[in-house]
Amino acid sequence: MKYFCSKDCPDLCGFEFIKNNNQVIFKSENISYLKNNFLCSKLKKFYIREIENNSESYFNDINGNKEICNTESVINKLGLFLNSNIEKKILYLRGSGSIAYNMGYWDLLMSYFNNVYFIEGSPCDETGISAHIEDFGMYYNPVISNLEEVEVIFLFGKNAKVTSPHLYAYLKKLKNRRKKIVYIDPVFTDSASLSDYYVAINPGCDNILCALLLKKMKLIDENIDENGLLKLAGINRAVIDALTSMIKFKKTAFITGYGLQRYKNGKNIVQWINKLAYLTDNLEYLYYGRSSKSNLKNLNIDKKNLINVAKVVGLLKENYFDILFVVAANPAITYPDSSEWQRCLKKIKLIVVDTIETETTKYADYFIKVGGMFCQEDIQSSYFFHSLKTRKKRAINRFPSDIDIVKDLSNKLNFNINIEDINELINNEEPEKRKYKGKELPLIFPSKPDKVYQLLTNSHYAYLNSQYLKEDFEKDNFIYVANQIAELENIKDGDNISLYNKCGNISGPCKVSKKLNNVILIHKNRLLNGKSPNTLIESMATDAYNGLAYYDTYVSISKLNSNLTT
Ligand SMILES: Nc1nc2c(c(=O)[nH]1)N[C@H]1C(S)=C(S)[C@@H](COP(=O)(O)OP(=O)(O)OC[C@H]3O[C@@H](n4cnc5c(=O)[nH]c(N)nc54)[C@H](O)[C@@H]3O)O[C@H]1N2
Ligand SMILES: Nc1nc2c(c(=O)[nH]1)N[C@H]1C(S)=C(S)[C@@H](COP(=O)(O)OP(=O)(O)OC[C@H]3O[C@@H](n4cnc5c(=O)[nH]c(N)nc54)[C@H](O)[C@@H]3O)O[C@H]1N2
Ligand code: SF4
Ligand SMILES: [Mo]
Repeated sequence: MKYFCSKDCPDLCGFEFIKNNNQVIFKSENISYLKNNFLCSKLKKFYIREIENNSESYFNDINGNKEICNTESVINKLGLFLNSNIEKKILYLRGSGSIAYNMGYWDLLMSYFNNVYFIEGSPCDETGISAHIEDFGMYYNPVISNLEEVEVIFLFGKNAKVTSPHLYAYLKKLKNRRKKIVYIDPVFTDSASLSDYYVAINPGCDNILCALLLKKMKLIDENIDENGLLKLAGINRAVIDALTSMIKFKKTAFITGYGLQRYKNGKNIVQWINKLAYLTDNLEYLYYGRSSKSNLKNLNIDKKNLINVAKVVGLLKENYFDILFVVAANPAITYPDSSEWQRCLKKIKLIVVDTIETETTKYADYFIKVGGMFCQEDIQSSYFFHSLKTRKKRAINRFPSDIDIVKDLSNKLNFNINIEDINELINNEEPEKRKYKGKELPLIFPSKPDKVYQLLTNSHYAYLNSQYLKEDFEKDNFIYVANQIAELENIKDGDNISLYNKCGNISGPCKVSKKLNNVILIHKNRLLNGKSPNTLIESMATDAYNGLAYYDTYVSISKLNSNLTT
């Protein structure tokens, strides 16, 4: 039986699996552009989380006592509850748990409620998508094998080794064929060691780098204060000279990561990368992303009452909604202002559909345990590699799939939702090539205040967003501090430190790192002394309005008394 991994990961691995007694073996599907097939270690963890965990559905009775029972009984209770609250204000939030096509039927189901509120934008890659739509009228990636044609590959904050291991393996193969790799990132990440040239840029400054490169190549004639810009971006003239000599007259690929768009000037940054690719005649080698529903029929959902993603938590705080309906998301950890989120989750009527109990389901009045991606027939298109994958249905545990629940609730609410056959969804139209529509583009600077330190919250290889196993908690659970900052603050490896700002505080052991360019790093979506780093992050929109500026976060440091063992 064929399956694919439908997590929010660009690799979209296809696999088969064999269950032998108590052992599960996963076998990777052939990957055409790589010599060796492999699967990342996360897949097995997803299996353990979704299939082998002991979570059971439950609802809270009228006295607020948790009553654990089978999913069917909880759905019956939920059906009664929703029927008698059908006109109430429902906020609906769907996350990245699985982003395969059929999960969209949740959106369809919710659109039948009169007073439902959908969320406009997302915590993920919306800012960069907006930049591409503004510049090209479309959101599209050329085929990955175009990389074979270039001489140089620029990775703008794309830590492929961690977030797209099959792209990394491909880059390694290309490097062996003498392609030059330039890696630009405020952090010397696991991917940086693959590069021939590393640029330790200041956060939020890739647009400045692009403008300086274009100016040097005489492709723009704006008057810019070059010295001022070099200082702001934290780079010197030699970097500009070296990079221009690498790009000039050579086919160059530009691969844009998602980290650099999580800023208040994130859309502007992506637009300058687009402009660099356009003016150097490299549009066929410009990569950002592509919809996971590409080549699939649109479900045409009427997403009514849109609420901006950055404003959601503020409205929850004001008790604007009566009910919160969460599907495949864990906002108690993954959304900014997580302490406020937790207070709001506690007080609102909360329905959560998930594969496992989480920091969010803890507050649920109705928790529906589903079988997850191993149990649901589905289809999805890769947003980096162009494959379209389908999975056959075979429920491998006793829990229903999301689609089973959608059908069940639809019947109970008389919504009559029709789930289409997967084979009817595919449309194989190839999109037209990009045409640059960019007009005047200002240069928007980052907004770092003085005397505070910037906090980045990057991905970690061992887990995806908040989908980890307990043992991953122990891995790299430090507050990483750049050595420049450690010197200024007189802190050493193993010191117990606290980071704080107006949103809150978080504490943990410090690790001083030479790999960070004047920033602090905590890996994203995990807990440090029981708190998510998102406690420190304000819910702020980017310049695209529909994305979140997670990395425009500034903190102060205080040293706590006890010195932990290293
Ligand atoms: N500080 C900081 N915060 C960030 C980021 C950052 O860089 N820095 N990154 C952001 C990004 S890019 C994203 S995409 C968001 C992600 O944030 P979320 O959307 O919350 O995503 P996840 O934590 O991946 O998964 C949410 C839940 O889905 C459940 N789940 C898994 N599979 C299924 C399924 O098949 N069905 C159902 N019903 N549930 C399932 C999982 O168990 C998990 O509890 O986090 C964002 N948060
Ligand atoms: N293992 C693993 N894989 C994942 C995920 C995961 O949580 N774990 N999450 C998945 C999801 S939902 C997403 S959206 C993607 C995210 O994919 P990526 O965008 O590749 O990952 P991030 O870790 O968010 O950020 C990438 C890099 O951007 C750098 N960066 C930050 N600010 C700047 C800047 O101003 N300029 C430059 N040049 N670089 C900067 C960071 O230091 C980091 O190394 O990965 C997906 N894959
Ligand atoms: S998380 Fe990414 S690399 Fe790992 S199995 Fe899933 S699609 Fe493949
Ligand atoms: Mo994401």
